[in-house]
Amino acid sequence: MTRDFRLPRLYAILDAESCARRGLALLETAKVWRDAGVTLMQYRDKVATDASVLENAALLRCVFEGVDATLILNDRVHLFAESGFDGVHVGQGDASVASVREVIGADAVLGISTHNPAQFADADLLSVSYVAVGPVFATSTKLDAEPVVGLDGVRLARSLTRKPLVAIGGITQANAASVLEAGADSVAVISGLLDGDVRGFVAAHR
Ligand code: 3NM
Repeated sequence: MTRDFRLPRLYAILDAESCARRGLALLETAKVWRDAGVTLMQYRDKVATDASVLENAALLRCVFEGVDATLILNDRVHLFAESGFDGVHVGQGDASVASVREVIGADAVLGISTHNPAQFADADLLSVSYVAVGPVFATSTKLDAEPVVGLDGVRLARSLTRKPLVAIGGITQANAASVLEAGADSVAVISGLLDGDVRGFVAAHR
C-alpha cells in the first residue's frame, strides 16, 4: 500500500487529547472522517501508554478496513510493526531519520516536522516520504509549538525541498486554499476538522 503512496490534499490528524477535550470519542470521530472521505490519517496520542496506543491502532485499522487509506502513527517508532499502520511521523527532537528508517523499513511512509529554513533544507536530503512545515498559523493545539512561519514560510519551504510538502498549524477550511496556493501539497489539520465540517473540507480539497 505504501509503495504508491500519494499525498492527498487533506491530511487528517486524529489527536486523542483534542478529541477528549471536546468530549469526542476517538473511534467515532475516525468513523465520521472515514465516511467523509478522509484517505490519510495520523493517529497522535502524546500521553497514552504503549499498550493503549496499540489497542487503538488495531481498532483504527478496523475502522478503515476495506478503505484505500493510509494510516500514520505519530512517534512511537518502536510500535510501528505491531501497529499494522503504513508509516510514522516524527519530530525534530526524536531519533534520527536514518535510525527510524532502519526500524520501519524502506517501504513505510515516513514524515518529519520542520519549523525553520535550516530544517526545510536538511529534510530535503533525508530519506523521508514527506516534509511537514509549521506552524503556518497560530495554533492552540500544540502548546510547545515553534514560532509561526506563515504563508511565507510555506513558500520558503517549497523552494528548499522537492519532497512532498505538508503544511500544519491553525489550518481551517477558510484558509486551506491559501496554504495550498503557497506551495503545500497537503494540509494537516486537527481543530479545523474537529470543530468544522469534515465532509465539506474533504469535498473542497479532493
Ligand atoms: N504540529 P491544529 S502545529 C501537531 O508546527 C502540530 O509542527 C505542528 O493542530 C508543527 O490543526 C500542530 O489544531 C498542531 O492547529 C496542529
